[in-house]
Parts: sequence; C-alpha cells; structure tokens
Amino acid sequence: SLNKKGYHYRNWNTDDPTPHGETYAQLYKSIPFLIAIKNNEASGIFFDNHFESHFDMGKENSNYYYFGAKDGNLDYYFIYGPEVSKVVNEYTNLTGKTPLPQLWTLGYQQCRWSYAPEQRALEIAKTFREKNIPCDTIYLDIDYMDDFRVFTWDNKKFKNPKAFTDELKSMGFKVVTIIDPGVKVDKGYKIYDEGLKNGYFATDKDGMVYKNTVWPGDSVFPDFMNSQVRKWWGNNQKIMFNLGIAGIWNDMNEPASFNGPLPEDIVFNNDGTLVTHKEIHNVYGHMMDKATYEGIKEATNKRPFVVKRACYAGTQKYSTVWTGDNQSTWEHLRMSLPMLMNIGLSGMAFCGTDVGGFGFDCTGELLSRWMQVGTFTPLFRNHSTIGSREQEPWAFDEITEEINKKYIKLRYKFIPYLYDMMHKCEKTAPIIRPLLYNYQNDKKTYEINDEFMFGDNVLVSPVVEQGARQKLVYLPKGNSWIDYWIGEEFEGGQYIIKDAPLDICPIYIKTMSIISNGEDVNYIGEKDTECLNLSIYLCDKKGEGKYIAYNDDGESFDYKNGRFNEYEFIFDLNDNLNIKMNKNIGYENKYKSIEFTLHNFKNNKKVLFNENEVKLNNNKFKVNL
Ligand code: MIG
Repeated sequence: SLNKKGYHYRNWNTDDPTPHGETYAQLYKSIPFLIAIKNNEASGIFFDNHFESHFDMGKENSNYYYFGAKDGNLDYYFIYGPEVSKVVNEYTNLTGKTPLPQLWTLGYQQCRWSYAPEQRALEIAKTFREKNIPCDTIYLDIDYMDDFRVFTWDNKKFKNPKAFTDELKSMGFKVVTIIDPGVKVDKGYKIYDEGLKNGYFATDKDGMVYKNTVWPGDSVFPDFMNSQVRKWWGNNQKIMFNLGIAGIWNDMNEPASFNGPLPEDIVFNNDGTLVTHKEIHNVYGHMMDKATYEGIKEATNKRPFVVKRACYAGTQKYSTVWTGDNQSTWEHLRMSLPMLMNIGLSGMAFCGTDVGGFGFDCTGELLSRWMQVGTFTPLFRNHSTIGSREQEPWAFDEITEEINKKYIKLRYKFIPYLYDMMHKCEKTAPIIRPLLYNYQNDKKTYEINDEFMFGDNVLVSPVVEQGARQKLVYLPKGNSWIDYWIGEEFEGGQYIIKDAPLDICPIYIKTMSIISNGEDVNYIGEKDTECLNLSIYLCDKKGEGKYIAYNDDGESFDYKNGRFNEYEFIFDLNDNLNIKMNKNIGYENKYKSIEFTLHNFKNNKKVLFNENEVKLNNNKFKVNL
C-alpha cells in the first residue's frame, strides 16, 4: 500500500515464487528511499547502502521510524520538498532519470512462457493482424535457447532466427528475448569457455569458480562488478541484435538460484577491490542491466530497450522494470496499483506488471479489467506462465476479445500523450503517480490505492473487484474533471459512483488540459503521421492551460542534439477561447497540420488561434502549418 506506517521492510532482492501478499517484507527490488509527509510538507530520505537494509516505519515503536543496514556506510541524503514532486525530482537528480524510450516500446506487447517453436510465435503474430488487434512486440522466453545456454538458439525450434525475426519485422513486429545471468557449465560452450579463461565468474572465498543451479543445470555467475565483464556481456548483445532482436529481457538477476541462495561470502571483483555477495547482492541485477544497456547502445546506436526484474536505486537509468511473478488473482490486480505508484515515486517511470497475471489461470473478466489498467501503464505487456491457461486477447470468449481490443486500441490513441509525458519525465517526473503527487493539498488523496494519475492530465480509477459494475471514484480538489466516456464535467473534491460495466474503465481528464491522440494503427510506424491530433478539454468556467507536444525520430539519440520538434500550446478560456502556439523545429519530419477537437466547449464563444478567428465544424478545426 502507499502508506507504509506501521510496517517493516527488508531490502534484499528476492525471487520468491510463492504468491506475494502484504506479509512479504522483501521483493525483487530494493530501493532504500522513503518519502514522508507531515503537516502537508514532504521530505525524503535516500539511504545509499546496498547491503541488506531495513526500514521500520513505526512497527517497533509508533513514536519513531528507523533505518539501518547490516554493514557499509551510513550514507544518506535528506531531501526537503515541501512538494512530494520536488522530493522525487531531487531524488532522481541524484540517482538518475528514466530515459526517453523508443516509440515502439510503448505499444502493446505479447509474451508467454513460451512462444516456441517459431511456428507458434508466428501464429500468435498473424492472429493479431488477422483480428486487427494492435501489437508491436512478441517475446521469446527461455525455450528459444539451446538447453538454456545464454546467447544461443535452439535450432530445432528456431531453424533460422534471422529469417524468423525478418518475417515478424515484415508484419510490423519487434522481437524481445529473455536472458538470465547464469551461464551453463559446459566445456566447449563459447560463453562458458571465454568467461572461465578470463576469470569472469564469481568465486568462493578460496578463489574457486562458484557454481549453483539455475535453468541450464550447473551454472556460474558473471561478475558484473568487473568492468571487463560488463564490456564482454555488453559485446555479446551483438549476437542477438545481429539476428534482428530489438530488446532484451533480463530475468533472474537477484540473482535467483535453485540450490539455495548464493552464500554471503561469494567474491566479486569490483575493478581491483574484492567485494562479497553480502555487499553487492542488491546491485547485481543493476550492474547486469548497465552492461546490457551499454552493450545495446553501442551495438545499435538506438535507445536500448532492457526489461528487468531486480533493481536498486538508479536502475531507471537503464530504463524498464516489471514487477516480476504475480498471479492471475484479483488481489494481485489490486496490489499492482500501489506497487506501480510506489515504483513511480522511486523514480522508475517506465514500469508495468504482467497484465493478466503470470502464475495461476486468468479468467476473461480478470483479463479485461487488467487490460484496462495495462492501457495506462507505460510498459503494457501481457505475460503468463507455462502450463497456465492461455491469455492472449482472444483466448477467452468474444466479449473478452472485444473489450481487450477496445482497450489496446485506446492505448494506441494515448501513445502520443504518453510519449510527451515520457519526454517530460526524462527531466522530471514519473508517469504513474499516486493522486497525492499532483494534489498534495488535498489530504483525501493520501490513502487512495485504487486510482492513479497517468501523467499530468489523466486520472484512471480502474475496477479491481470481481463482479463489480460500479466504482467509487474520488476526484481530487484543485480542478474539475471530465468523464472520458460521457464528456460530462465534475467538480473536484468529491466522491462519485461511476457505472462501470465490464467494458468501461472510469477515466477522467483534467479540465483545461490537452491530450495528444494517436491514429488507429496495427503497430507504431505503420502510417506516417502528418497531422497532430489534439483534444482540448475545457471547463464551464474560466481557466487556462498549457501543453507541449513533442516528436522526434522515435529511436535514436539525435534528439539530444536538437533533432526534435516541440509545439507549445498556451490557451485560455474567458470571453473567447484563445489558443497560441509556439514552435521549436529541429527535426525534418514536421507535422503538416494540426486538428483540434474541443471537448466540453459551450456558449458559442469565439475561438482564436494565434490571434485569428477560426470556424468550428462539429467542435473541430484544422490549421495548416
Ligand atoms: O524461474 O523464464 O519472472 O517472467 O517467464 C522462472 C521463465 C523463470 C521468471 C520470470 C518469468 C519468466 C520465467 N522466469
């Protein structure tokens, strides 16, 4: 939950496959960062210590909180707000921002353990196109590998990986492959031999290479503390990218092991300083992610897409996190919301959960409700475990398929807005936020676990109860809100009961704001977008607003050198609606026109665009640029 008062947490990255509940004191990620609000003033403490650390928020004694670690330095940062948003911004100034991702990574992603052999993956991809359900990405889980040897392919299941990724590419799909840190002990296997020869694997205290069991059987663990090892691991990414792979999914990097946990005294070489597992456990995954990110960046010169499970403070620099193995239960859908909001407050803007739930069997109703949440999480990936009930959008009945399709399409409609927010958050903020992040003056928002903000302008209040067809929605105080589905305006600072049949997820747009809309496409990049399509949400009274629409090539780092366009809109509603635009053009693919759609526009006021009156047609108008 958002409010941690009375709880005690242990920071030790842990892969525990039993279904997590509120009794879990440790998870896959360890981020020793606490935000407190007292008398409406927020402050934060970041305890930069990656030994096992503990945060006790008044469990021992309600008169105090404490934090501490098993070893290491008492290095901590006290960050004063008084706004929560400022605390988060300062925390990410210290630990790093979430970089702008490639545009396609914001599309819908389909995963399962496992889409293998290749015919199965192709069949899934074709079904998306036949059914006209948008999808950008297909994942390959561990079964594409040759007996779980990392950086290899099982050529019986995938005869020609390059031809396979090419075929998917021609249909508009990207392929992302999983990888684990554990390297199979196997003389003659290139990765093992190279690592062994160069001393790239962690050892026991006597200097013997340490072995444990993971998927490949007896395995050894790359020493990601060593920059040579990171370089080597990074270079190996080329093996995958030369075969047309577009992103990497780093799993099991807590590190997880089947034959008991790694002992505390396993030795790693931090570029000349020997360190133990006890010290580096919580950054093992982080360093693997760094190696992966840097390797992909070098191999492709594009913004790397790395999805990962274990994290420490700052892992957001290497981009995307998912919450690990959840279950297809309503409880886990409910819990995913405060988990995502907490991840957001921890500076990780590009996050998501396994939509539909990983373990156990999903139902059509649960998948429909989970998709409605997934539509508004930056990483939108449906994933399920081996042997569980199939969970693709069409795997249940026609009604479920229709609802899934409706929401996946809705997601694509919101992608330009999401991309604008991701661009903004590269400098400042998370995407998924608790309401208190934007509405700190409204105390009623502090304990809301079942609603969230999707960027600055969208409030999502999903249904997370089986059978529920109505939702109690709290609209924060500070502005009014427009019901996305019926267009009606509601004052902030009130609870309302929203009818929410299975195909309705309650969504509210902040008045005096803009949403940038995407086209109806099967995948990102299918059509050239020449017209910027903006919805302006107005209010009954007077008001003003501002929005920046952003675009660039959607994949390279050139935007860092000015190759991007920004269209800034400043508008106010008074006797007239007055919209002004400023452009900052640095990217050759400019928009040729802008279409505005006015929502909640009343009283036949005049509309001025850059001082000139425009004619409305059905509350729309278009300007050529
Ligand atoms: O021991 O690769 O969290 O997403 O499907 C399980 C198989 C290993 C755990 C990941 C999950 C993935 C699974 N992996």
